[in-house]
Amino acid sequence: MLNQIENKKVTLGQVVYKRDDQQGWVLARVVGVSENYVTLELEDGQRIKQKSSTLLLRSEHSDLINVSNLTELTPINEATVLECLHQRFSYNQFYTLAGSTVVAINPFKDVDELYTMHKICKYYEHKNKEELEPHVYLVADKAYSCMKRELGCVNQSIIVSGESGAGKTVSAKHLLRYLTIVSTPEDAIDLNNSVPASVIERRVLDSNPLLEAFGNAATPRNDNSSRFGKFIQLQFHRNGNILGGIIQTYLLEKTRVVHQRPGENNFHIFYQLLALQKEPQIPDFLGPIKEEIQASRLECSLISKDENHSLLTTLNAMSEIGITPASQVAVFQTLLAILHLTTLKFLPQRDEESSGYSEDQDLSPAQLETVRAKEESARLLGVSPQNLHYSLLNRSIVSGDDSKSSRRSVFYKPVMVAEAESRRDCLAMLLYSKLFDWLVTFINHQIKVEYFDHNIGLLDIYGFESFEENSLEQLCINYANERLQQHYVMHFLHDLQMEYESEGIAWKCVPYTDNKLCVDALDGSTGVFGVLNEDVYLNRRSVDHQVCNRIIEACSNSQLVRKPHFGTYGNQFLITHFAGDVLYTVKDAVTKNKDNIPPELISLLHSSSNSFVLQLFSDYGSPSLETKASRVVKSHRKKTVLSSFKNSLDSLLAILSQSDVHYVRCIKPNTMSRQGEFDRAFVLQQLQACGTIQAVDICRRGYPAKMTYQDFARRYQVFTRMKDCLGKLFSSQSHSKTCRISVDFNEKNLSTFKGSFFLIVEEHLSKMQRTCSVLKEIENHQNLQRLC
Ligand code: AOV
Ligand code: MG
Repeated sequence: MLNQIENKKVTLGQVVYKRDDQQGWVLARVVGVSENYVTLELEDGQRIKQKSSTLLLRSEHSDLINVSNLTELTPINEATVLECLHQRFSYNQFYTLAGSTVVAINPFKDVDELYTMHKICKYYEHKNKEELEPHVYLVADKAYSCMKRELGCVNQSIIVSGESGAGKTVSAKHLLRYLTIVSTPEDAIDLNNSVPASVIERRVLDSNPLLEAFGNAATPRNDNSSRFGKFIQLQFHRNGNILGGIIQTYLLEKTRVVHQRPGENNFHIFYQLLALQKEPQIPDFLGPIKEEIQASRLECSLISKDENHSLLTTLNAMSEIGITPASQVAVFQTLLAILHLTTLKFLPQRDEESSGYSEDQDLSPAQLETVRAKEESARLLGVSPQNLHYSLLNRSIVSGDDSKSSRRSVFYKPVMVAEAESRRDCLAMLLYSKLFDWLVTFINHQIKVEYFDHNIGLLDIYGFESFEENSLEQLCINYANERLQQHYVMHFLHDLQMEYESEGIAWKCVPYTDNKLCVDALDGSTGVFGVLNEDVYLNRRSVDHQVCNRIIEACSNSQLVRKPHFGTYGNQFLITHFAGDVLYTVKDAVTKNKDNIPPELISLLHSSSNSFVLQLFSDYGSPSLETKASRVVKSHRKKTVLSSFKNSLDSLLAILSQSDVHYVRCIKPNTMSRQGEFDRAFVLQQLQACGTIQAVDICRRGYPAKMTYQDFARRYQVFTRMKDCLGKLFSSQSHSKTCRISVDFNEKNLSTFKGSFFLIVEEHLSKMQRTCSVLKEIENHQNLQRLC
């Protein structure tokens, strides 16, 4: 732990921090010091003995509220960082810098004054950004200015991370707004109107409410929880003007369409659809849909919520982004069809001879109980009700040898209730995920450009989750968070320190927790994913506890995946993630991972007379009926949900590693999403998990600015003597790829500054001291031109 106190350093009367389960760290006074122990007096007068190595030093600052960058803390340790964030939170200071990373604590209340157009202009125009209060805009501004100056990798990425409900999506929205507004050509910025003038920008911004309507839902952690990952790359011209953007989404949690845990909701758009019937302000072309909903006597269990406001926002965004009235009608028709589908109920067929249900109902073929809903959904999807009926209740079986197709014969076998239900769910999920894909493709078509010079990527994914029951969805979500944390660890905590060492800079390594072991236990060939994939590849029908045992066995070398100690049914396993323990159940995990789509359902949709439905499935080739043998061969080639998800994250991380990455760390101040409440232990747990304290320490000891010699030369060629200096640098430091710059804080006097600067350039590797970014200071200084 950073800054542990040694016994000999403790003095009587000293006030120190002591670990506390509820408060994280609390202050205590040293009232006795012995060889091995220190006696402490707590606030309530209680006295306890502790080893001094468990204690931490308190901050030397009397006004922590004004410490806007955690690197300024003395000393830096868990307790001082926690105390500083707490005090700032109490005074409505929700943003604090941790080096160049912004720590954003969710205010859980409206703080509109923080995000006015005036604020955007202030952060954009201010010459010396270090003088400004920490803000998420600082991160956006840094990414934008690095890109514009064509420094480093030129392309930039901003990763917004934090657990579910921590404020990632809201932060990402502010980042997006800032970036689109400042990259509007000068004459288009209007201080009185927060809507940027250019159409492309409006579309980029409108993509947000639209994707949220279709991809977000209320969970116990967050009323507007993102159920998909989103990476938007804004495309820019070399001069900094925005040209467009392209959105990549990751694994929509489509199971939510057919199943919501108690207390959870379906995607927002379904409630908005139901709100259509009550909303008087909808455009005329949606009138028939409104009547349709009223007339359809939908029997779905969704409790209608007051969604009128968000419905109008969605409709407005749809129109602004260019979705035609006909397509909007088609979208709502498809949603209504999905809702009808989800209401379909099945029963075991009655046994004709005994004129009752067969003895073992589970083995009886299924029959449809709800006819009206079937007809409604068939009509809305443009398929025949008989065809829909038959596809849900029958499975095709092909007999004979694959290679001798003339001998093959196809027959249909009625399915049981459970299979009919899973076919119904599969159809509903398929339609919804295809609709979501269509929407993303449409948005991209409207916003992306072919030719651009640079981009800034903004990543907002679903945050770490742990519910009472966690399934494949949580496994994917938490895995994505592990990968991002791994990126942070490697990039920030590991690579940076290694680089200092390799460049021969005196450096004492800061210890950090690496989550690589957990990533390996998850996606390694013999890890959790390996076992779940194997069942799909081998087309194995294992019972849950067998899969569970195989997972625990496969990960037996890892302490991180294990059998839980308490109340399980043999189908649960526990994973210690960087952000905490999560208990997973393997129930349905293999089925979900397989994501098998019966070929009859694809044939059904291909038979649709509805052009929109056909368009949704245009990329699906006609399904070929499979024999048992071909199914096994195919399943080997088949991509599972987990393998596809891993691949898409691999690609994402490849993009990130080719850009300069900036971070926003969102922190949830309490588990109940209450304003004004700062749960110290809960916040501390998040700070510990993501390695914030180590990162602050590294930033403090490290160097603030870094660039290649080439960039450096290009940038500072205005200094006439620079060439000579750089020449020396190139020759003397050719082994070192980068040039690190720092300057003594005392060198602020500009008349001596120019001279000192050259001196620093010449001697920079031997005589470096910490600083705020001197490069910016030089550039931003109004007297620069005069000096040069
Ligand atoms: P998340 O994106 O991190 O969770 P959100 O960004 O959706 O979390 O934030 C959750 C809620 O916190 C929002 O709906 C707001 O009510 C509130 N909130 C967050 N940031 C702010 C802010 N800057 N100002 C005011 N209120 C805020 V998840 O998508 O569940 O991982 O999956
Ligand atoms: Mg979110």
